[in-house]
Amino acid sequence: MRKCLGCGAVLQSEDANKIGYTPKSDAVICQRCFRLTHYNDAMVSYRQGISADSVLQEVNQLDALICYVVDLFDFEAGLFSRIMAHSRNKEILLVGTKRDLLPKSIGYEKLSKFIIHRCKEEGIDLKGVVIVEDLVHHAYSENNPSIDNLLEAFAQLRNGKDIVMMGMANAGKSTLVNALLRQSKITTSPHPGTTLGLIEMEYEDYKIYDTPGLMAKGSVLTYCEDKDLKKLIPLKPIKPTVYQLKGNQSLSIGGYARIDLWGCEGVSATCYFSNEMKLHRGKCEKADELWQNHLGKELSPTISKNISDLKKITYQGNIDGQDIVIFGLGFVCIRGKVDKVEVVVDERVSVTFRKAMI
Ligand SMILES: Nc1nc2c(ncn2[C@@H]2O[C@H](COP(=O)(O)OP(=O)(O)OP(=O)(O)O)[C@@H](O)[C@H]2O)c(=O)[nH]1
Ligand SMILES: [Mg+2]
Repeated sequence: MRKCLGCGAVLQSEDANKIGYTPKSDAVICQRCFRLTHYNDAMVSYRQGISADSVLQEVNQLDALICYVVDLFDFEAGLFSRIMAHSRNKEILLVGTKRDLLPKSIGYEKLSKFIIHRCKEEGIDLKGVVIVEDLVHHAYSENNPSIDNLLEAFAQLRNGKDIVMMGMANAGKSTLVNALLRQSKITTSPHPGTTLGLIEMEYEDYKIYDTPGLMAKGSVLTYCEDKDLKKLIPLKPIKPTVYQLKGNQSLSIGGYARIDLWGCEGVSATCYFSNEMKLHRGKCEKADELWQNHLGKELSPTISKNISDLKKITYQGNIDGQDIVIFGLGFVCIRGKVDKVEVVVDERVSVTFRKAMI
């Protein structure tokens, strides 16, 4: 049984439509990895195809410290995953990635405090937290001391065990393993579901395993069309959009979500979404009608076919200094007084309110 060095799928030459296919008998990577690396063409999407159970079962058999990789921009979707539930009572080192997408003004200390606090709130006990700096432009340790910090954390925490990278699809696990090993053998791509099997790598006297990422049930990324992934997943630092709001104001994020803020007094709403995402501001009173008439047209992209696919979440607590987080999409930080917040999203998508990250 030979495995593809790029994605970990078992290589086969029988079925071109199944994972691990290569027409060549001596190939070391599958056709999909070849195409992803050379043409950024994912051919087929495996977003829905990876069984969480089989990944977790395989990881269970390893004697390894779990290095839980979370995309800092999509932190909540990463946190509320089945892996986290599975990993309770296990030793976890949390690694925050894609730091460069967030504003530079939020320092290391503040970010790590935020992570520890948020995990504590969810009953997740961490052995440590490491935030890695931009791995796309600074993949090697001369330019990226955070890679050395992570290796140091491994040395302190692993107690003779191996290391296994786990996390949601697209969190940046494979990019991280490549950076740690100063190589680019493992296939990485902006398509969630790139790694398809367990990949074992030797590092000094221990092993580092890469695993297929899982899809968050409540995330827009799980349900969106492939062509819209480019708009949804930020690749460049996010330029926040700030709105000063008075009265009843509604913000639409493409056709994915709508946030109605009723009774705003001196409110600023700072929106952190991919720079490609179209934001629309209007009046709450007209928002339902706008969505009835324009969902899927001016209000796009979307994952909802009809208005009846949407749910409305109401929040009447104190929203001052809180983020409204929409899984897989981004978040809005509210400062000021708002009487009532209503969030309209597809019924499959999760929304959470948290103390502001930034
Ligand atoms: N901006 C930015 N992008 C990153 C960083 N690290 C990884 N990425 C990008 O995130 C995307 C996903 O990276 P991968 O390493 O393939 O993610 P993964 O967790 O292995 O994904 P799966 O194999 O699908 O589970 C790629 O487009 C990477 O270039 C980072 O530090 N900053
Ligand atoms: Mg991967």
